[in-house]
Amino acid sequence: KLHKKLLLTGAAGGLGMVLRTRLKANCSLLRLSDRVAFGAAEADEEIMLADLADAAAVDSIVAGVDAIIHMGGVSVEGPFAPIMQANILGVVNLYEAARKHGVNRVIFASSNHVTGFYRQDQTITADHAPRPDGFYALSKAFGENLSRLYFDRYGIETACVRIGSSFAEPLDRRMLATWLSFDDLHRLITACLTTPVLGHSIVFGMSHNAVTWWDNAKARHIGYVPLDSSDIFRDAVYAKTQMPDASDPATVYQGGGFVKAGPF
Ligand code: 15L
Repeated sequence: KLHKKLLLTGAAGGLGMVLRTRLKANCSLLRLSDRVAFGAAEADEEIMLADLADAAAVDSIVAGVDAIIHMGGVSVEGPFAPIMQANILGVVNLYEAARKHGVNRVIFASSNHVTGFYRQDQTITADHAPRPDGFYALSKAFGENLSRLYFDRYGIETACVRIGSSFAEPLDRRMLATWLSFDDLHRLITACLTTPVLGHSIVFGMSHNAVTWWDNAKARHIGYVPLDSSDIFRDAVYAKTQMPDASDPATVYQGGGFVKAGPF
């Protein structure tokens, strides 16, 4: 196994639980963290709780790990104050701890909402400027920029994974474009952990979907090859959903419903 000890934040969240079982293949010991208690450690695991806004707590969970998979924080649009605590202050605390403890690789769960205000008839690359679709998206753009600073200044490598929609199955027509299977999510994170030179990279977290708005040509060095596709769900999703209203911003823009969430 390439890594001795990995830290997974947000371990009690939706994708944290998906990764908890899968990441054991990547390391000898998986350190799981979340804000509140979520049960007992199993074999080859340890659990350390931390509120991301608490710098001292974050420092202690980062100490002694080889790399970090940062899934923790607020994962949807909402009022700014909790997003600021967990996603903005939290990511500062995480990278300060990484710098102090010499952790030199981070997989940062960013979001497709960083570019949520591009239209669904546009194909974008990692070089397109951010167009965040809300406070949550802004916090993820902040994390991407912060990790860029920590790479330029301290050489800490980060993959900003702009996760699309990672659910067991695509839930609506939009997700036929944005879907990332759980196994592809793990493949992508494994590629980010194992590629020799990661640098500071932005990669769209998507499966091999026929309809897509994102081009991962700038992330070829990561070596991520998706093996799943939303296409097998297309007929079923069309059958159970209405024809979308083409004048609705949630239909026009890549961010879907997030582009009109709030104000809070
Ligand atoms: C996200 O960033 C959210 O965390 C997730 O709950 C999904 O809604 C996803 O985006 C999406 O765009 O489908």
